[in-house]
Amino acid sequence: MPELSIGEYSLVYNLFSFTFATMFASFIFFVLARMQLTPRYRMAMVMSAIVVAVAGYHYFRIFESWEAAYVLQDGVYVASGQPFNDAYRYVDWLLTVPLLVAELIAVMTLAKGSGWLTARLAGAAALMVILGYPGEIATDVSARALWGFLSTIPFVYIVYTLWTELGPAIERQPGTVKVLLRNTRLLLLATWGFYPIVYLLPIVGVTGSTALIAIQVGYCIADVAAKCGYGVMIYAIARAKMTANNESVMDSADTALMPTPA
Ligand SMILES: *C/C=C(C)/C=C/C=C(C)/C=C/C1=C(C)CCCC1(C)C
Repeated sequence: MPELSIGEYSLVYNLFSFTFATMFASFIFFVLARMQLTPRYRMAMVMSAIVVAVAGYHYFRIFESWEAAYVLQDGVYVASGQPFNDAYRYVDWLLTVPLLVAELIAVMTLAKGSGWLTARLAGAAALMVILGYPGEIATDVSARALWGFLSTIPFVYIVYTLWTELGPAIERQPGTVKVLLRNTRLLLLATWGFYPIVYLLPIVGVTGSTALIAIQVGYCIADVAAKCGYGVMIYAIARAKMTANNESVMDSADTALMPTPA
């Protein structure tokens, strides 16, 4: 673990705290937002809630590990000897990344064939994470590059499938829903694309404290956008679909409270 200034250490410390709080707040939002949706869209919100709950737990553990890995000595943070456990991220991704693609398909409520599509995309997402891990822990740059390359194959497959197979189904959706779905797909590409870039840093020679800080800051920002921001977009899509289809969540209890027309 490289030596860090107080500012560098605190930046990461505060960002872990912020990310944890955002995951926690998003969990509450998704649980409550679920009730504003008709039953067929609720599964997508349940998945969003699970994603941020799993990520929130892992951020809590990463945060603890960060605190334990450093001690303040003469105005600088030095390694305490306890390792900083970053493997939590990969366990987190293994669980959350397949769910994120499944969410997008669930909210589209496709008539048929969505099970197989979900299985292929979720499988590819899991494979991508599994193949990336050996490179993440490898000490030499060439092993990192090789596993990174292998992991990129399922990544490209996911992007390709989202544009070719899901594309026509998106184009068939009503106006606002279509625009929201296109934007959500772009958000997915932009945020997911961030992870391999962060992964590349040591390969292109960024090392020491700069690499450590950049990787942690990069992953935190990407996680908030890819999990919380993305989940809110999924909610917006469900609401737009309800409006387009004239669906409402009003149940019999609400109807009973409505004034009877004279
Ligand atoms: C919430 C967490 C998310 C959305 C994580 C996404 C992670 C990736 C898209 C990771 C991709 C990688 C590659 C495409 C190659 C290098 C290794 C990875 C695992 C960083």
